[in-house]
Amino acid sequence: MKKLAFALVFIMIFILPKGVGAEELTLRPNADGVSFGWSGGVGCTAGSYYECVNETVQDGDTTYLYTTSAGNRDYYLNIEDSTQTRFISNVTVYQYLRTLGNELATIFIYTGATQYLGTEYSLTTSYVLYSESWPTNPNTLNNWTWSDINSLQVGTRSSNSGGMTENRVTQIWVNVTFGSLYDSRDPAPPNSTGGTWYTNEVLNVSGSGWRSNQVIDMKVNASDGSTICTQLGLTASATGTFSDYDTGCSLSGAATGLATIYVSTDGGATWTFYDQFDLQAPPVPEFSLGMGLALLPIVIYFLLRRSVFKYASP
Ligand SMILES: [Ca+2]
Ligand SMILES: [Ca+2]
Ligand SMILES: [Ca+2]
Repeated sequence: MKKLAFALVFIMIFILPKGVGAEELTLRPNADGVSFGWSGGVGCTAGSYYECVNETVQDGDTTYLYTTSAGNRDYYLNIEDSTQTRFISNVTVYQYLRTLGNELATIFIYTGATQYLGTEYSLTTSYVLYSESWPTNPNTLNNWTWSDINSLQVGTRSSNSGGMTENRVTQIWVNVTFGSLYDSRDPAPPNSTGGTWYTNEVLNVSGSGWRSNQVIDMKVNASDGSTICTQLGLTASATGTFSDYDTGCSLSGAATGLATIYVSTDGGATWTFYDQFDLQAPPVPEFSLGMGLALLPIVIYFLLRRSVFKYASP
């Protein structure tokens, strides 16, 4: 029992978190953007101002950007590109900001050559983490594409008034949340070629990073390229997950080998690769199980006969 408890704890600590949070990509500033209305703190260089806000753990006033100008002042930074292809359900910009007085600041994004402002925050004199989310692209009014993300710029608007004291930013990053979908036996979610299924089964999938109750379509192709099934209308939970979800996709009659799961979020116009799994013939052929059951009465008969003779002997 102790061993079982230990194994369960091990699974919870080391295996389950792999699938959780893996659907979020962190992108940091990697170049200065279209304009720069702030100044660099000590050690920050014009043309490479992004280097003072791209650390992985915020370093306070060791490296920062600032402005003491009155009125609205903006700076823009590019962020890293990515090679992701999956459905983007949210984009969140994070910034550690502080003021030396009692000033205001607003996180913004720049996409389609247009600036989109978030909430205006009243800063405090200590660095505080602020964030702003855009679930869809405010410029196209459609879902985000990875091309949009690659060309995205982020920044801060400082709105200094009255005393014209100083606003500072020390760290910026962007989290892109994207959907995952994989066979629910995948040993290394959200995507590995592992996960063994048999041709006498119906495929179950798991995943996360989708919008609440989002409806998606799924297609499964066999190793020979033929389509095993196209299942429409898979519906994510209220928290945007699929948990050992019965897709209704029967694997019966499909070619064995590496099968591939594709997802469409545009009604089947485009299909995107999401996961693979190993499709095998059933481990115990059904005919031997049947034969075993048929032989059972004969075996019982001989066992009984043996014991009858044993006790009948003087
Ligand atoms: Ca970029
Ligand atoms: Ca910094
Ligand atoms: Ca898999």
